[in-house]
Amino acid sequence: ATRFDHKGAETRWQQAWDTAGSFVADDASRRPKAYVLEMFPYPSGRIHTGHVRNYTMGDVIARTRRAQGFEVLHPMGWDAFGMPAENAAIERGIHPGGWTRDNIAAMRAQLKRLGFAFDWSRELATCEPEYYGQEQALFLDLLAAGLVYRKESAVNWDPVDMTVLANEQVIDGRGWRSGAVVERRRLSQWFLRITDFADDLLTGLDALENWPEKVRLMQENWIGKSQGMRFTFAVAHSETRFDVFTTRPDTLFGASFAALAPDHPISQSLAENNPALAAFIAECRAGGTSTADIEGQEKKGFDTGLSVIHPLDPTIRLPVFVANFVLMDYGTGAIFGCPAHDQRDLDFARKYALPVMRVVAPEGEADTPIQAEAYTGPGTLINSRFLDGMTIDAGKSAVIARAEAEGWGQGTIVWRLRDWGVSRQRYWGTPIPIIHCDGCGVVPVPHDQLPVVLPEDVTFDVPGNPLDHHPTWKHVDCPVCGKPARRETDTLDTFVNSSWYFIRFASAPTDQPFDRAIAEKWLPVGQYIGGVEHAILHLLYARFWTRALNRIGRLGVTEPFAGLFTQGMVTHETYSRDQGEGHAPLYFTPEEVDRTSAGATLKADGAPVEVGRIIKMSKSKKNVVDPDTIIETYGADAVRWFVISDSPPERDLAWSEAGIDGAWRFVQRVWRLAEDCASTEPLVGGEPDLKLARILHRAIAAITVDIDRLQFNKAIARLYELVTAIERAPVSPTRLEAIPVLLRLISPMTPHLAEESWALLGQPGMVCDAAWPVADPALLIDDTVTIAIQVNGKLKDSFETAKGADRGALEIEVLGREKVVRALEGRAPRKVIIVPDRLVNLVA
Ligand code: ANZ
Ligand code: ZN
Repeated sequence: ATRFDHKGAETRWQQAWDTAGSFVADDASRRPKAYVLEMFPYPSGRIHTGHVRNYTMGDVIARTRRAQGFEVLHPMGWDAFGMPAENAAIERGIHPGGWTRDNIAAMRAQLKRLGFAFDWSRELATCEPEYYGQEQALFLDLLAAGLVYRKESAVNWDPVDMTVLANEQVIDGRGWRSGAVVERRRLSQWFLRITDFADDLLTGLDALENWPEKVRLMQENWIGKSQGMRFTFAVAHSETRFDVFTTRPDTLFGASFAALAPDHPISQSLAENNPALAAFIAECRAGGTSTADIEGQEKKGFDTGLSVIHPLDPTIRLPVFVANFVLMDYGTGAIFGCPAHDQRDLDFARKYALPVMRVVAPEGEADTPIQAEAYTGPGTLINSRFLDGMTIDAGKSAVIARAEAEGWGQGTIVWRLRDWGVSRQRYWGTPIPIIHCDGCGVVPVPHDQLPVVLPEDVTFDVPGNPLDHHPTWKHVDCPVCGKPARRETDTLDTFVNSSWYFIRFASAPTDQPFDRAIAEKWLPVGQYIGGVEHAILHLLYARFWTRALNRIGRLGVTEPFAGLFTQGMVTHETYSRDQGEGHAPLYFTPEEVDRTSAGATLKADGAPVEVGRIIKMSKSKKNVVDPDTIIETYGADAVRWFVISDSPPERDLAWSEAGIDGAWRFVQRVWRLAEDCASTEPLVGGEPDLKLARILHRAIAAITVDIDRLQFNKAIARLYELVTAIERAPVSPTRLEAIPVLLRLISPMTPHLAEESWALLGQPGMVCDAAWPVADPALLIDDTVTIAIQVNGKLKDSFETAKGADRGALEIEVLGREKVVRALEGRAPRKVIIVPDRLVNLVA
């Protein structure tokens, strides 16, 4: 027996698939279509094990579907715009484009080494004008349809780097690079009208049966539909009124103050004659714009001295504050505070010594005082006059009914979802195809002038957006009046790039974003696979874009992804040494360490290192393994096999040397079987092995279902069983026939091994083109039977046993059974009548 030569086999078969165009999808094919897609990667530099697991799952499905007779679309590309490329440019003086394209080349080579059945002819990178130019065309179509608009909104402004920061670049209220305290600034920005589709995006979730429940729930919460109320407060001794928005009208009798956003017009006008308030408002503007930033801040307020009249009882007055936690962009920019039942309000009330009155009592509890925590759970209304005794929902309806009858407020449906701000003040993104003219205003770039191409000659030596300080790029003539005008220098959020790439994969003509008829042949994606970290934004944005394209008549599909699967992470233990007080521990890679069951030592000095928890692989903790090194040692098939074998695909997978080693040994076992089979003389007239045939056909049936349900680890467990059974079976025609079937079953997981073995056995063509095996129903029938036990013709007991069990064995089994012993009162039967496979009757 020889060892499976993975290096030779891998290059040989990867080339053969390539030459044959095995995985090129044919738009014109008459077969049923299957679109299998994994979330495309950001070209960060190297493929990591998480990618390998994700793409292996997709590959198993794609290859299986192909064998089952589907025309399969299984593409791969690059989500190639984004900040890391610009950071590399700033830190290392490399052009973002060069950095990105080099990374793509390296990662493409890595993916090819893994033998994934991608249709490389459809590869795309979002940073190329062929892609983003078509995106600009779509953007202008949405603009024309009123689904894009411009409005002023708050951004994070770094006053030192003079640049807008994304929320993730604001760390503890400071710019991540400069360390300067971030300011909130208002800038004109482009928005997509996703809120127009809020209802549809929500109700559409119901039909997504092949999505994980948790993802549907996350989307539902993000969209956040709830019953709310808007009402008007009248300021005492004044004509001034303002509206507040609340989701808890039931708690109105627990109100102890009202609060305005610092940017609220009333706050602004009061500040004109009140320098202390003006200073407070300026202070509020410092700090990041994300909800997390705002929630993390200490709650602060400024007492305006005004008070408002309680709408349900004009004798009650509530003080009016300007408060830093009230946002101008949400609701009406003003609230009433109910400290007992809202944590922010409670923190605020404790700070400014405002009353805290409970108005909701949970089951079995009456008016217990509120301590440090607001009560936000269910219960019965108390201290609330006409509402007392009602549930929260009944109370909401009652207050809304009263407000509507009396004309001071009305019920509203409220959505948590905001319109999507897509403007980014950065270079490495899709240029927004707009020209600003002093005379004509905002002018779309005419279609025949697309794409608006990013200039290559940019510098990162001064802070700010390189497009803005490029000497010539932004200066253009207005397409309408011909006078000098300026290009928009903002680029699109990279989430826009990933919101339609799956459509471009399906159809990528040069003169339009996609061909509708061809795209509709493939869409929706049948099975989408990716990380749960994209469960909210990416999926929601892609669902929105698909609907938006549908609304403007470009596409007949509304849901982009019929099936979704979110895989678990790849984890590994960590190795570290403590560096003393005030220092971060020093981490070591698995390769730098010798690991035994007793512990771990550093190869370099032989001294122990600490073995830490099994956590997600990350560069900072150095608990990563490099797929290239592993492929080199164990081969692509062993890697593919291991990443889907050890745990259910939705769970985390703990990487281990032992695991990958086990996968390698399995590859060798299959290879040995193939060699064994190839060297066996054809048997003429040998007896079939029915037992093995049964095992084989059950395996076919079960594995088919397992793959269909994405239960790859189960399929693999059955393949282990099948291989063991074939190994142990005596030589027979059945055994010889079983091996090519085995090869077809393992080919989605270990395609190089399967091809090499297939060729060794002299099977026709390539195994990737062979049909998926179909189980023979006759061999699936249960081979156990239920035997009824009678004593004097009366049923006493029954049991299961193998079909065809002989009389002696049956008699021994029956006479030993407790119920039988009791029925015979300990005596031996006079007579034993046996109907094979059916019945044993004892005559006493
Ligand atoms: C009174 C109240 C009582 C509230 C109570 C909550 C609990 P969600 O669920 O996130 O939509 N709110 C309204 N507008 C706001 C703004 N512009 N900035 C900050 N907070 C604002 O939150 C709705 C609740 O957030 C509203 O309901 C309001 O506080 C507050 F026991 O009104 B509530
Ligand atoms: Zn003009």
